[in-house]
Amino acid sequence: MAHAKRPVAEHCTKGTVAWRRAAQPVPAVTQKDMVIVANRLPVQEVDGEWRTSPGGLVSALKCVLENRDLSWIGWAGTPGETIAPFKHDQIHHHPVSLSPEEYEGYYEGFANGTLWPLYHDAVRSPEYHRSWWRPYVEVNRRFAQYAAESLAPNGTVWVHDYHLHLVPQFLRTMRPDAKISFFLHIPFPPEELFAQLPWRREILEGMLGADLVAFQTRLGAQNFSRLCRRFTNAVGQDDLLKLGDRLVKVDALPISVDVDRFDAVARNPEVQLRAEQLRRDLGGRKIFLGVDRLDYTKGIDVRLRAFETFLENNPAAIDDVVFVQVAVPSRECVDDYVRIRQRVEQLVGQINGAYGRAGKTPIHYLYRNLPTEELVAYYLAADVMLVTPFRDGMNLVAKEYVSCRTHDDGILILSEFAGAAREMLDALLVNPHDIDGLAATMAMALKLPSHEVYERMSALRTLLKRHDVHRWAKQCLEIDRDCS
Ligand code: ADQ
Repeated sequence: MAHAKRPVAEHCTKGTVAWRRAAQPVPAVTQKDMVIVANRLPVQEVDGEWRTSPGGLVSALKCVLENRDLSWIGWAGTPGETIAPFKHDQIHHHPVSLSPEEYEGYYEGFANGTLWPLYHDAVRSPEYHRSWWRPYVEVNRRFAQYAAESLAPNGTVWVHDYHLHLVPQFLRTMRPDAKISFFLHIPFPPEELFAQLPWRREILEGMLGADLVAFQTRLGAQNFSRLCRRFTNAVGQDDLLKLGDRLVKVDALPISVDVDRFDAVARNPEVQLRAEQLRRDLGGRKIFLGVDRLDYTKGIDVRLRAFETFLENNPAAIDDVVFVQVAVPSRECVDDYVRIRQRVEQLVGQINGAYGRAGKTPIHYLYRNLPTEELVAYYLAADVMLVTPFRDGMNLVAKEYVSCRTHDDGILILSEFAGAAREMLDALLVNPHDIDGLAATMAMALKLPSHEVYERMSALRTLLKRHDVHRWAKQCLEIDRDCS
């Protein structure tokens, strides 16, 4: 059905009119052996057609989902809209409706105003509002209800992320036969931070409804188990908790990327030609690259200041080096996100104004989504990839860059505070808060002997080939009913 155009980026309620489509007759729900529950559906509507969404969870799961008969429960992206279930790309999609008030309380409020900053080391102050908590509970109950209706007897439900902490417990009550796996994509904070949360016990009990609760890092898993022993009736070890007569497995299962897919795109001659063209367009200079969702946790502003310091220390480098920052629009109506965008754009202007010369712009800044081929062309063109979040659950960009470096060249500078740093020890690890240290590492990266560049990158590629997204998904779905 054709209808009005909508932006590809996340929908906002502020400044736009949320339009309501008449509810369509809901076809009988076909029950599936596997149901995925995530905040967003893996598709978005562009010019009246459903298209697979770019980015994070969807790109990670794409290869895992192919050829599987499953249902996906998620929100379609516009508050106040009701959409009937539909099939796209072999997946049965069950859109969950959110009213504008629920969108503000559950999504903008509790998920992104409370949990997101709290779980990212409180780099912005988390806010605690009862008026956000209530819709969070109600929306979680609704997601669980949809999952309960869509699941075949003894089927598996895979619940994703911090928006849906309470779904496993609701679902356990509605469907005791369900096998439930929960995966948290973002960091799980230490006791002293999580203990601030007024609803800490409820969140932990919600997750404990799963058979398997998995985190990006061992530290996240340990934090969770310790908190459960402190604030709930669960007892046991860091990797296996007992709650009443049920056992809950707790594990660290770092997410990865589809290494073969990125490798194949990187070997595509057209993509390689595009990478060469980008290098020419950028004056044949050495390329530093940053690719991030425009989020205040990603450290883009401090990274730019480190580049400024690098130029201050190496004024002649303007002839030899260029910085490309690609930023995907994100949560564009939330104040903190408006501010970080302004800050980044102001810094780009300031540094280009101070250090640029005719034909030599130090920073090229792109604020948009790129198709995979174009993104890979940038990965191929870049000599040095900078991934410097203040805190990140994993960071797929680091793994995508490595997957694309088919000649075992290129240097990854990686924040110690990204989950990826726990595995990718052959990257140049940095403290993203240390501007001078980061600037010095940028200078060092350009001087690294080629044999060391090769050794580091080939070690990273060997690691990734062993730990790709297929292995991650398989582990997330290995639920041993005998132990629960
Ligand atoms: P994010 O923080 O959203 O997700 P991240 O790991 O940083 O995800 O990956 C971002 C994704 O967006 C990558 O797949 C990248 O290719 C894509 N992307 C970035 N810029 C783009 C652009 N301009 N155009 C198109 N695509 C672009 C959360 C957690 C992470 C965790 C992931 C997965 O915060 O820590 O790694 O989930 O678990």
